[in-house]
Parts: sequence; structure tokens; C-alpha cells
Amino acid sequence: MKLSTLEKFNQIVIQVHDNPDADAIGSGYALYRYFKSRGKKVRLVYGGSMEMKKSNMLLLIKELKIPVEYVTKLEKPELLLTVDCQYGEGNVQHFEAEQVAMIDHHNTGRHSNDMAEIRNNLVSCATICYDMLKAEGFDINEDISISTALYYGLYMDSNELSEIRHPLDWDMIDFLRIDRSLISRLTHANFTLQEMETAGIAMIRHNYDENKRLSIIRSKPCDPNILGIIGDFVLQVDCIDVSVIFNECPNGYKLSVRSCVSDVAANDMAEFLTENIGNGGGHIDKAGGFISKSEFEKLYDDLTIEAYFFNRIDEYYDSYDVIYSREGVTDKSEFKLYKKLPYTYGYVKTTDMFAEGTDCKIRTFEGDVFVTASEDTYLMIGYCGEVYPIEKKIFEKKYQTKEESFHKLFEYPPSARKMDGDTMCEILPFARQCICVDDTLVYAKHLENPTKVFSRRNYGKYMYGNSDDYICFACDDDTDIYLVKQEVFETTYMEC
Ligand SMILES: [Mn+2]
Repeated sequence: MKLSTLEKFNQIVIQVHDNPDADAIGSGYALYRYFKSRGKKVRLVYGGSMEMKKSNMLLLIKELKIPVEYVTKLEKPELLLTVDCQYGEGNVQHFEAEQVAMIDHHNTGRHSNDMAEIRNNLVSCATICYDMLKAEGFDINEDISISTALYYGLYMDSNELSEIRHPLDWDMIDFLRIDRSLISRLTHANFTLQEMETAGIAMIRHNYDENKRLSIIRSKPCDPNILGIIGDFVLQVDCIDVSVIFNECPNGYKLSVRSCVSDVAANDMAEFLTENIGNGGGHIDKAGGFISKSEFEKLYDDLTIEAYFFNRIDEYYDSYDVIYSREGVTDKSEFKLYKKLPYTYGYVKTTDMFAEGTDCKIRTFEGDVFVTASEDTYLMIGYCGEVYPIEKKIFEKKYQTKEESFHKLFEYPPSARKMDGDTMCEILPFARQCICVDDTLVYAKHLENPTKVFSRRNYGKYMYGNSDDYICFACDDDTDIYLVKQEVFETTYMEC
């Protein structure tokens, strides 16, 4: 869905979820300003059984002069746009409308269409709004109240930026010019005394699994940021390596995962715990997620949420094999020999983008990569849009260059920034084609179980593969072990 497609409506009511949080208000306000600038009659409203009363929210609304209204009745508008929530869900008061549109980042099983933008890989609805507003050429930074409202939405929905899971979230942080002093005041009006007690009680009633060195904590309903704070605290306990904290929220459950050990990545665990019933992710040490109550009940009808967490965490620990590359491959019997296909990739000469010696940051789906532009450094664009630097000498051995420019659509097109500035530039317009002529052979086979591989290069972080994926090792070195996604493997390798 594009925002401009909604401009055919003149009377637009933006509705955020009941008892709105910072993300709902920030997103709703930015959209309110957009439609105002397009000359529409707009209102920003929320319903539910009570008016908002959290001090940070009241301060935000007052300082940024956000014209949000609490309503219990609504005259049927031409367009009702639900934001940070979905029409018909339990956390949004029902109002009649001629037409309904939605913008949301919660996974409730619904997909995007002409009248809905649902992107559950983003940590906040504010990030979706940022992206949609930019696509319309709307200048978000022109008014600091819009940029600050969006930033605070992302900030609060990502547990103070710690649970961010998508490069677009980082792009937004880099882009926005915000009122830092207001954000700082807001973070000092975050919790009530009652919520402090809730956090205390949750910790007293913790569950502890000695074997896994893991703690599972259920908190009473409270601000989801409390979950992150409890998690960060609990992880400092000497006998706890992993913590999972969750509570009920109006439409489901929020959870925070923390880990300080390399064999359990918090983002993997969050994804595993929310698989098919919500969405989750983040970083290897901190992650978060959401479970939709309706999806949960569909799949786990007779289970309590506690029982679900206990069972599912057990399953997680039983679900994967671990391979340490330095130990080599012990059983080579089922591996077959493969060679690389002459697949076309993209590459960029760093000096085509930046002057020699410029330090820059390349943002990709898998995180940021730092390089210094030089005649000897090229960037390879991999199958899924991942980018990594490669030495010219090595590149020329493995690839044959072509003059044609390289075009491919990626979920997140890689971008680059100079370290001393903040202008972003797209990488793909500089990319040209190259064909793989690498004739080194690898041994590979299908994984039998989900597997974590600790490679020789990076002991602190593992590669994770599902049972469909392939495990490979170099034919002349069985300690050079890595995983390749099924689709990638089957398109870029061939059995000898
Ligand atoms: Mn949100």
C-alpha cells in the first residue's frame, strides 16, 4: 500500500490501539501531519475503556502538541486508518467506517494488500511510517516534532534500541534530527511506582532451571520496557546465562530474551518462541517479540502460556546440533562433491563510490560492515543482497567481470555512508555484473537437524541452519565448515 493511494479520501480518522503507547502515538501523529499537509480533514483518535495516563505519554503529547483525542463514539468516517494495530483485533475499539486501512508491524496472520501495510519484520510501526513517508517525498525532518515522535516510538518499542532487528530501523535512527533533551526527559518519566513494584514481584517469583542456567519470569501486565530492564538485571546474576521474560498485553504477549552465552543467541530464541504465532528478533544478546493471542489459541488451544514457554524452551534446547569447526568433520560418509555454477553476482569498486581513503560503513541485511575505499578493495553483493569486501586480487581469481550493470531486487537494498557524514547512498546503482568462475570444490550434504556451526573465523557467533539447508566444507580443509541456505545452494552449486 502507498500512502498516496489513501489521498482519494477527504475525511480520514487515524485510530491507534486502546491505551496507546509511544509507537502508536508517534506513528499516528506523523501520519496525521502528512494527511494535513495534503489538505485532508484528519483526526487522530483512540478508544477503549480508559484514557491514557502514563506520565511519559502525557509529557510527549504536551511537548509535541499532539492533537490526539480519546473517543468512545465516532461518526462513521470515510476512511478509518488503524495504526500500530489491526481493525477487528481485541486491542482496538470497534468503530464503523466506510472504508478501513491499516498500518501495523504485529504479526496476526494478516498480509499487506491495497489497503493494508503489515510489515512484521520491523520492530516498530514508526519505522514503517518513516519508510512510507519517505517514499512520498514527505520531509520528516522539516518539523522536529514529527521526527522526535517517530524516534520515540521506535525507541520505546525496541527497548531503548536494544532489540532492533532490521537495517531500516537503523536507517531511520541515522536519518532523524530529533529533540534529544525531550527524549531524555521522557526516559526519566517512564515508570510508575506501581510498575517498579511489579518488576520487584516478578523477580521474586522467578523460575530457575539449573541445568540450562536459565530463568523464566512472568510479569504482571506492565510497560513492556520493564521486561527489558528485568532481563538486563537478571542476566547479571552469576548462575543465569539466559533469561526469558514475558507478560500479557491487550492483544497477546510481549517477551524479552537476554543471553550472555554464545551457544544461545537471543534473537534465535525469540524467533523460535514466536514462530507461527507472532514475530520476534533482535541481536545475539538482546531480543524481543510478540505473540498474538488469537494465533496462539488457534495452535495451542489447551495450553497455558506458561506451559507453552516451558515446553517450547525445552524444545529449543533439544532442537539443534552443534558443530565446532576447529574439530573438523568426523563423519564424511554422506557428503558429496560439488562445484560452483557460473552464477551472476554484483560487485562494486569502492573507488567508484568514494574517493580513495574514505572510511565508510556499508549497511546490509546482516548488519553494518566497515571498509576504506581503495583501488584494491571491491564489494561483493551476494545472493541475498549481503555485502562483503573482497581484495581485488582474490576477486579476479574467482570472478569474471562484465560491463553490464547489475540489477536485482532485495528485501533491503544495501546502502553506504561516509563515516564522517550522514548522507546515505545506494550501492546498487554502482554495481556491475560478474560471473563466478571459482573452480574450487566443496563437500556438502543436507543437514539432518537444525544446526549451529561455530566457524573458525568467529567463535563468538554461530551460523544457524534449518534441516533444509546444506552444510559444506572446503575439499582441502575440513575445518573450513559453513552453512548455505537451501535455495542459495541449489541455485549456485552443482554436484560433480
Ligand atoms: Mn508498536
